[in-house]
Amino acid sequence: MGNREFAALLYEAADLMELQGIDWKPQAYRKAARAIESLERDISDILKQSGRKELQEIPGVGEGIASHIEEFLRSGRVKKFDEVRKSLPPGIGELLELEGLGPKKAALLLKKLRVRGLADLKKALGAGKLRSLEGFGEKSEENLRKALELHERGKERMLLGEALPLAEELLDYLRPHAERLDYAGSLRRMQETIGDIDILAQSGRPSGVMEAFIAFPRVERVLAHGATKSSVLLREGIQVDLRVIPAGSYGAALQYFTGSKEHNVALRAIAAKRGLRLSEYGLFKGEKLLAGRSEEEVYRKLGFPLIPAEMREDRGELAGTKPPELVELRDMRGDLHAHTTFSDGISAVEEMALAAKSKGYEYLAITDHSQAERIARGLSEERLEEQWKELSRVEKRVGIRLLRGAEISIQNDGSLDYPERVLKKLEVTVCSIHSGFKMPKEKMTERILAALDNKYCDILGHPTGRLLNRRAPYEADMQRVFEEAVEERKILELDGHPERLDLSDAHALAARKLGAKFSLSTDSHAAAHLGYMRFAVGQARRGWLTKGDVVNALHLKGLRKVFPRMRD
Ligand code: DGT
Ligand code: CA
Ligand code: CA
Ligand code: ZN
Repeated sequence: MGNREFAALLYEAADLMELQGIDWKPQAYRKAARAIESLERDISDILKQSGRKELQEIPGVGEGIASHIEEFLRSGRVKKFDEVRKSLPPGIGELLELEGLGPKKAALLLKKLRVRGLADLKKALGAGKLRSLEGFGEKSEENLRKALELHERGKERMLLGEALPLAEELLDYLRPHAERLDYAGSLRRMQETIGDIDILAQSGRPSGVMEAFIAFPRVERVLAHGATKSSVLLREGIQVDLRVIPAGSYGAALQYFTGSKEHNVALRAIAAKRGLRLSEYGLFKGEKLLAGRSEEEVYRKLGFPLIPAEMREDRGELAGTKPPELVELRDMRGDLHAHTTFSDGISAVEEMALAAKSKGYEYLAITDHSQAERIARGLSEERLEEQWKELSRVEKRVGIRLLRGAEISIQNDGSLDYPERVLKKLEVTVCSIHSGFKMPKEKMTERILAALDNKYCDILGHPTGRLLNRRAPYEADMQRVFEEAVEERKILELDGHPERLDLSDAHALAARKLGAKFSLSTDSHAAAHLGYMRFAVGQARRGWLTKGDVVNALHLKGLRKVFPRMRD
């Protein structure tokens, strides 16, 4: 425990120091933070088992940061960071969460307009004060206004990728106190963001579960503490509701609290038509209980198979036809989007290969950034060829097929960021937009269509460019993009990075209707990120994708038919 928390502290300290005008340190802090948050091992284990010297083996961690880690693990805080924080107005941290407002600009706002937090910023925006500042303008004023709106909406909902590990930790913690334990609600439906976490428990001693629950170490505040229902607010800023349910109605309660509300309303109407009544206590005919113990029983008595939680959105899953067999995590045979230390990843090729191998994958496409991405250390032709040598070496050593790939930036005119002589040697390409987001819709659509028409484009990477809670998708006619992809037999990516989930579930559903094929990927920048595949699969299931819709559910042999430049 502690990696995520400490990395968050480091990021925060880096921003605040940059705001104070301190130069090199923030970069070093961020580098260390990136390494720490994607470590496989807990920093507390490393310290306990191997000592401080071993901490300094983490990339970017020197003596200073190592001692901060020790202090943090001992006391839960770092005095030096506390001091930095105290030297600045308390609202500044929130300002920095806005997309497009870095520490340098925030420093300017503080100095010139005395903007000390979000409320001040809102006022300054309202009065049109920013446009006259150097380095700002009407355009950046407009962008900040949008970012502020997104932030205000986003604050209430947590990313699935953050909420799920928290819920799992809590469930592990509660397990000794309950016979049955499930998370329900939007989390079980794998919705991209989560309002609150709903947990159900069955227990012979409800008070024991409740006591344990409110004593969970991450609890910030107890909002309600009752005999069968309690609510807490976690330090991470999300509410958790826990309900204890008797065995006889556990299935009905799980069905009810999984939702969605829309699905429940529709299902209840179907029950009513048959003269039955469905509630969180069970399915009833008059006073007689027909089903309640298991969800399966509830659905069966209403004439349905067990409908996967991810489909319960009233999008046609209750129409009566047999639901599709949704793709599952264990169907996945490889990952087609991963970065390494050659560009902006933090794990070496071999670490990535080993991690993929341990997932039971047959293949992994190494897709580092193309040459134009200077900040992400995109690869020149020469570096790319060096990488291929490394891929051959590691491939043999680890015993997993490593595809020569690249994540190639789609330039403003729709062309790809490598010359043809390079493109034709790549076995698979993920083509993505990384700049020029603000084009008019028509132009952006043409740009993407042009990329799809390129015979060396295989996969359209994170197709809408959105960042959840932070950046809206770029304007583009996605329906046309999907049609073109189908026509040109190009693959659409469903990027499972928790901040992206791009395509969204709704887009996946729409594209599937047109007959599109998908790559479920992780966009890993560290070996541990390969685990994001479950989020890609979750969104895919919400988009009704089956194994047959997903190219990286194919074995190597089948994959060769999809990507014609793949070697044997
Ligand atoms: P969230 O928390 O906003 O991410 O979304 P949910 O779906 O987890 O919603 P939440 O926590 O308000 O309620 C959990 C489930 O309880 C919800 O998915 C369905 C059920 N539920 C809540 N309120 C109602 C309601 O008014 N009618 C019906 N039929 N079901 C409800
Ligand atoms: Ca909920
Ligand atoms: Ca709830
Ligand atoms: Zn990428």
